[in-house]
Amino acid sequence: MGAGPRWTDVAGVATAVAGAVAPEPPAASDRRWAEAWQRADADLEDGWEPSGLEEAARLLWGTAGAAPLVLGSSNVVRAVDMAARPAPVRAHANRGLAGIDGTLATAIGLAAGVGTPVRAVVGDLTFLHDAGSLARGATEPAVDLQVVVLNDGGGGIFASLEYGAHPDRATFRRFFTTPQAVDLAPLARAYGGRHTLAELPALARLGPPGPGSGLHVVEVPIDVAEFVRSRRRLVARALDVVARHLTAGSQDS
Ligand SMILES: Cc1ncc(C[n+]2csc(CCOP(=O)(O)OP(=O)(O)O)c2C)c(N)n1
Ligand SMILES: [Mg+2]
Repeated sequence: MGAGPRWTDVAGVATAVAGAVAPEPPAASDRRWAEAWQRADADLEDGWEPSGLEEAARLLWGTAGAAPLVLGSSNVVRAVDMAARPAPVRAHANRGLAGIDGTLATAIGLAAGVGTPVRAVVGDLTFLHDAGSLARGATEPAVDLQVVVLNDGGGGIFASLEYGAHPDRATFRRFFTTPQAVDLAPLARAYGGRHTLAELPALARLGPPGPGSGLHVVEVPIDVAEFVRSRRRLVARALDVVARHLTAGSQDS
C-alpha cells in the first residue's frame, strides 16, 4: 500500500505497490553526476541575457509585493519559472502549464475571496479568451484587479515550438499564432476599467495594485521575434554547456 489514502496504481495493473522507500545516501558517482548538472546550470545562467518577455516576468514577480499573483499559461508561467528570483510571492496558476481558459475568472475570484488586490499576468490570447469574465454583475462588489497583458500579437509560444518551422509564414500566422484585431483600451473601459500602454522599462515603476484601484489593464508590447532569437541562443548554449560538463570523462576533471 502507498502512504496516501488511495491506491497509487489507478489502472489496477500493479502486482505490488510499495510504500515509502528508505532514502539511501547517494553513491559518490551519483553525487558527481548531480554536481556536474549543477555546474552546467550555473554556467548556463551566468551568460544568460533574458529576452523582453523574461525581463517583464522578472519585474512583475519582483514588484508583486503582498498582492497574490495569478500567472497565465503558455509563455507567461514559463518565463516566470525561468527568470524570477526567489521572493515570498503568493503565486497561483491554473492547470499546470496548459489551459488558457478561465484565468481572469480565477484572478477575480481570488480577489473577491481573499479580499485583497490581485495582480494577474497573462498573454494576449489568454486575456481575450476570458475577457467576458471582467463583466461584473451590477449588484456585485468591485474587486481590485491589475491585469498585465504581455501582448506579443497572438500565441507567441508556437513560434518557439516545432510548428514555428512551418515553411508558409502566412499559414503559420493564421492557424497557429492566431493574432487578434482587438483594441484592449476600449475593451477595458467597457468593463469599467482603466487601460495603460506601458513599454518594458516603465514596468519597473508599476506598483502592485492597491485598495480601491479597481480594474486596471496594463498592456505591455512584447517582441516575439526577439524572444525566439533569444530562446534559440539559449538552447544552443545549453547544448554546449551540457556537452562540456556532462560528456564522458568531464565529470572527473
Ligand atoms: C482553452 C485553451 N484553448 C487553446 C489552448 C491552446 N493554447 C496553448 S498556448 C496558446 C496561446 C496562448 O497565447 P497567449 O495567451 O497570447 O500566450 P503566449 O503564447 O503568447 O505567451 C493556445 C491557444 C489552450 N491551452 N487552452
Ligand atoms: Mg501572446
